[in-house]
Amino acid sequence: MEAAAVFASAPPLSTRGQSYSSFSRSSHCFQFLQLNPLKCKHSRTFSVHASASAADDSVVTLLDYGAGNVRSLRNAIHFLGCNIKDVQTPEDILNAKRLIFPGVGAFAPAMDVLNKKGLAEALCAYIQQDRPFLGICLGLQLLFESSEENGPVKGLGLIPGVVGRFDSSNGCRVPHIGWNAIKLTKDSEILDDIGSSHVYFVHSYCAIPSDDNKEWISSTCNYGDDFIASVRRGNVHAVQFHPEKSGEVGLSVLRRFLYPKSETTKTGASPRNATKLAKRVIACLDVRTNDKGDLIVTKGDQYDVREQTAENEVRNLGKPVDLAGQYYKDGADEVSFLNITGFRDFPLGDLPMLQVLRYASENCFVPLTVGGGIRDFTDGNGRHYSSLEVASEYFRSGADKISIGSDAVYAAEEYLKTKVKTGKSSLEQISRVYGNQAVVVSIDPRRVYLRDPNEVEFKSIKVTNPGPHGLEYAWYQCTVNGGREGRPIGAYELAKAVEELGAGEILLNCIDCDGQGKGFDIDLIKLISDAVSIPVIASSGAGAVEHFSEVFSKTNASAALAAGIFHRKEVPIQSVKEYLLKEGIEVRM
Ligand code: 1PR
Repeated sequence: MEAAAVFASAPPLSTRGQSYSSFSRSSHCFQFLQLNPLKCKHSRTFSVHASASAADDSVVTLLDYGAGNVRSLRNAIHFLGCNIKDVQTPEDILNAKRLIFPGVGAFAPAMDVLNKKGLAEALCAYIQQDRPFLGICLGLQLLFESSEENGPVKGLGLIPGVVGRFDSSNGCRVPHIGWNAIKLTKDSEILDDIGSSHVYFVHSYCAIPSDDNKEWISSTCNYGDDFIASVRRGNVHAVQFHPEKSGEVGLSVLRRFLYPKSETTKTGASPRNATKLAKRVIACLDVRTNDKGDLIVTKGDQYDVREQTAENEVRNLGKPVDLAGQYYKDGADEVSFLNITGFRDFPLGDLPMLQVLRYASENCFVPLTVGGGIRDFTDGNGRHYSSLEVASEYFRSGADKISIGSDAVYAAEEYLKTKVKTGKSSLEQISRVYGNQAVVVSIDPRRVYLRDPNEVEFKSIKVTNPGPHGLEYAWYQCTVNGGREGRPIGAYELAKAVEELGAGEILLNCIDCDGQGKGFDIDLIKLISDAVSIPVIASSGAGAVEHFSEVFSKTNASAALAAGIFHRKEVPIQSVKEYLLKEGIEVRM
């Protein structure tokens, strides 16, 4: 029997709290198999010699197999007062007192690394011993039998079921990115504070509830169909959402896992049925160096960030780390940093920007997106940096998603010309390694009015408000280098091309509306959000709470981003959300 050899070393669930080092293999083998008819695909026998009791309570063991960014989780663990011991060998898993497994990247490479390093067997043994475990995102999916992601690919096989891709044919945008409430189905202890709060998900694959795995399920979520939001069995927990990115409520999940015996009181919030994906409100920080050399948050007026004064200085709206922290506290669902001169400065040379990201990510427990200058680059010494290296440095410094502007335009132009995916564009390379949910394409289009829609080869539309001389049609021309150069490609063509190349989300700006406070360009946002099946973030022009409800009720935008209205403290983020809620639009409060 395949499972027997593995489980031979495992104590039964009823031995919880017992010292594992004193556990006798032979005496409990039969009893364990009877109590736990679970299967694990890995057959090597492990001798358990964990000295967990000697471990320091404030140390949590982290299984980071190096596939992506787990800095956010590290930050959250440190924020909660714990130290981290990284897993280097299978023994580190067996010796862990408390183990967190933040699965990152794709299923197949993750299983590959776990198998090659012998970590899969150790993980199975550890979980079978019912020792404190928290899997996150892919760390939940890997517990299942297999995944359809580039597969079928075998998983750890501890929970019955197959991980499949969300079905975008029913109108749901994939990846599932954003905040959802979950439906608790059994007492999970670590989820005790969640109640009706939303938590942050970002994934394209999920596990489906079934009769075979129902004993494991502690909560579900709905996105088109019901899927498993969390599992719990004894001391073994796993969540599909990201607690480290779910604000205060997410921190409470981690806190309850890290300090199970502490006097954490229940918030008393009553659970509710799973709801629709909330519309996100995003605060954006356009960052650059001013003429004195300080890194500041600025804000353009149709992308012109200089004051109309004799000095013509760069408009200064505050310090990036302070503002990011403030927006996190104010309830922003995400914070975006755009390094707006990144197209001309090499971002890896822009150490203050990386430093900003590092500091901001220590205290902001919602997703952070960073853009600007992501492209291949050769420095003065002839050293070549790939866009993947640039992005990796952003991820290492605390970004959860990166945003590509100019380079995505060139990649899309090339792709539309040749119809060949070379796999070499920044978009393709980064999404292959970090997953498409981590790659945003920022589009900077400018409205170009037309007399006749057939004047151009690009998608044009009849606009709601005619332009100069009553011109009724327009196309949206993409630009690069911060709006300085128009390119021969429309926003519609670009959006469709980058979706095919691997973008997971689109940040849709509009130069005409930027900084005007007169509302979003509804025509443009409707055009693009109807054209693609990935989430679209509406940007540029917010000046009042009504503009947010307008963009969500008239278009399929998943999120709305604003800058000036928040920087100038004209409208607090909470007022925007309260208004949306009053209008019947689901938001995270
Ligand atoms: O081309 O990959 O280096 O990326 C550069 C990035 O910097 C792009 O995402 C581009 O949008 C951004 N960028 C470049 N120049 C400017 C500029 O303003 N001069 N900012 C700039 C773009 C647009 C929005 C803005 C909204 C909301 N900022 O993000 O925050 O329009 O503003 P509002 O609410 O005040 O209207 P690459």
